[in-house]
Amino acid sequence: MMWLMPEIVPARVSPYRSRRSAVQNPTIAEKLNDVADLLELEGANSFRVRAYRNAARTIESLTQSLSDMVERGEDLEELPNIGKDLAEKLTALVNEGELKQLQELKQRVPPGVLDVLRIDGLGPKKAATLWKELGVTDLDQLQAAAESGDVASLKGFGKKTAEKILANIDRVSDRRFLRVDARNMLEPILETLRAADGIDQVSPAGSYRRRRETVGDLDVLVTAKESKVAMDTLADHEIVVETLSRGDTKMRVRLENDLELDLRVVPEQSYGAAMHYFTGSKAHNVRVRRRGQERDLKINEYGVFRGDERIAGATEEEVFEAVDLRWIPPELREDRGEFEAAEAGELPDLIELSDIRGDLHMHTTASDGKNSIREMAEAAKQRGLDYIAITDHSKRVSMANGLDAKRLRKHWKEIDEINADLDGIEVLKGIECDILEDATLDLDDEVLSEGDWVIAVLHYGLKQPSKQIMKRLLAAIENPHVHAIGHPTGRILEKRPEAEIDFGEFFAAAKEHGVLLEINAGPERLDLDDVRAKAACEHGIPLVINTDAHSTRGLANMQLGVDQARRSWLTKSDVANTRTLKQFQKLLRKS
Ligand code: DGT
Ligand code: CA
Ligand code: CA
Repeated sequence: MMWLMPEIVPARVSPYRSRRSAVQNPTIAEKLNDVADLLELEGANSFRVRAYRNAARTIESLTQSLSDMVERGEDLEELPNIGKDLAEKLTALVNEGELKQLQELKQRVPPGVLDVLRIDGLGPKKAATLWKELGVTDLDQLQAAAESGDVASLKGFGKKTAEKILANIDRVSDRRFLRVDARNMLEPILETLRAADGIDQVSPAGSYRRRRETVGDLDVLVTAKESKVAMDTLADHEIVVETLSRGDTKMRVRLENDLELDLRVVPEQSYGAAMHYFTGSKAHNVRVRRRGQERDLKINEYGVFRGDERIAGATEEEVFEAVDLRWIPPELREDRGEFEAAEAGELPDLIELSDIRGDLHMHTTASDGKNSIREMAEAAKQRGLDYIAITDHSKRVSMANGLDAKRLRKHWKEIDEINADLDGIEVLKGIECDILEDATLDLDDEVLSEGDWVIAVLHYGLKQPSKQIMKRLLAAIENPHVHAIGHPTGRILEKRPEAEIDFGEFFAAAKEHGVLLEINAGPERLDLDDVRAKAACEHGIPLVINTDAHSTRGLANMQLGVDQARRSWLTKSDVANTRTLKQFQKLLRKS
């Protein structure tokens, strides 16, 4: 019996890796499942369909990377559920990145049908019926058919099913996108809009401007002499695949990655009011409007009005001033105390990327990173950092070639040598040490005591009962050699829930033992989240923002960590790695 796929993904966290690196097991399994779904939809015989599903399950539970196996020339037919035919297809998939059969199937089936079959309660058989009987080939048509009663009257469906479908369609449209994916789509669009003749001001609004870790959709505001110019410019952009709606001042489009974007063209004198309104959050806006009412003012996206007279609206500052507030940074606009802080003159001076001097979590080729110690150090220096810590995986993470004590000592010796040879950057000897399921650490105290910097993390057994999770975290915190807890909850955004942490207990212990807590800037982690990082800070615990880079390019993720820190109300002095190396080391517990 094979063990379950460990819930580990650190190697995949950086978006910059995915394009170049090998196809990962979950992706392979997903493609196999897609083939099974589409075959079933076409009415293929159930034996064939099952063969693909079984193979997908094999890959999902594989403890090593299938791509690596292919690279090493291992015989895939040794694996359960993989015969000659599948072994060949998988080898081609690893080598070419695509499964030919899947591409062919996709050509025969309208793309929206895959969305339909993914709706909870449907699946391939029902999706096929909906397609053949009612001509339903996408979610909009499904919704219409469910609302009209057509679905309920289909054999094997009924009223309950139709209702469930409607509820679940809503859930699908609740899909959220990683900030990094939103940014990669939005930046080229902003650039094009800014460069276009006839467009004046351009700014993102909505959750993206508030720097939320995920966004539901993008919101962009522009001022322009003619709204047509702005809308045509957007419609023509190569990243835009479809115009969903277009009116006089508002347009909604769908982008390459299915993210949708609202563009609003607003008059110059309303720009600030519109920026404020469409930046949100809704909860924040409600409070601002109420403050307006208390002052006999009406506030909307067009301006601030006393009776019919517009008294403000061209800038956000004016809008805030009208309700006796100073300008509040977008990151804080969640009605989480920003009004009280503004009234008391206590809005935080939020940390900025340029405040960061060190990056204390990154990988090299010693475990699952792409670059050498020297390359990481040089790249960090290029980014203006003064110090870094190299923190490769410990041995438990065998998938990532984690280090045992012997290899770690050799690795650290190498770091010492390279450090001695480098100017302008200091390289600390670190380790990302797993906290095992039984609450012991993956490496013993003796070797840990020889390093400069130990981050303890949970990678496995994240679904353990809260009591055991806490036992593990507290044991790590109490270990005198541990300096920080990395990505504390272990969550993967939109994919994997958090481990169940009792944060009260966790923060109290970290504070008592002088252990720092990480904001991991990996785009899929951003862990601690904004609320917890703020709470940690309020407990007097220094935070450390780290990229967890697995390549030199991954060092760029620091911005995402700083974004999260800003949403957490953190100032420069709340974050340990804004200090000089000497001051930083003074913060660390003595072991
Ligand atoms: P998202 O897209 O789910 O990540 O979150 P937002 O905040 O970007 O929400 P979105 O795109 O629905 O709307 C953008 C902003 O527009 C929102 O933050 C506040 C404002 N807004 C939209 N609809 C309403 C509304 O019904 N009432 C109020 N007060 N504000 C709204
Ligand atoms: Ca939005
Ligand atoms: Ca929107």
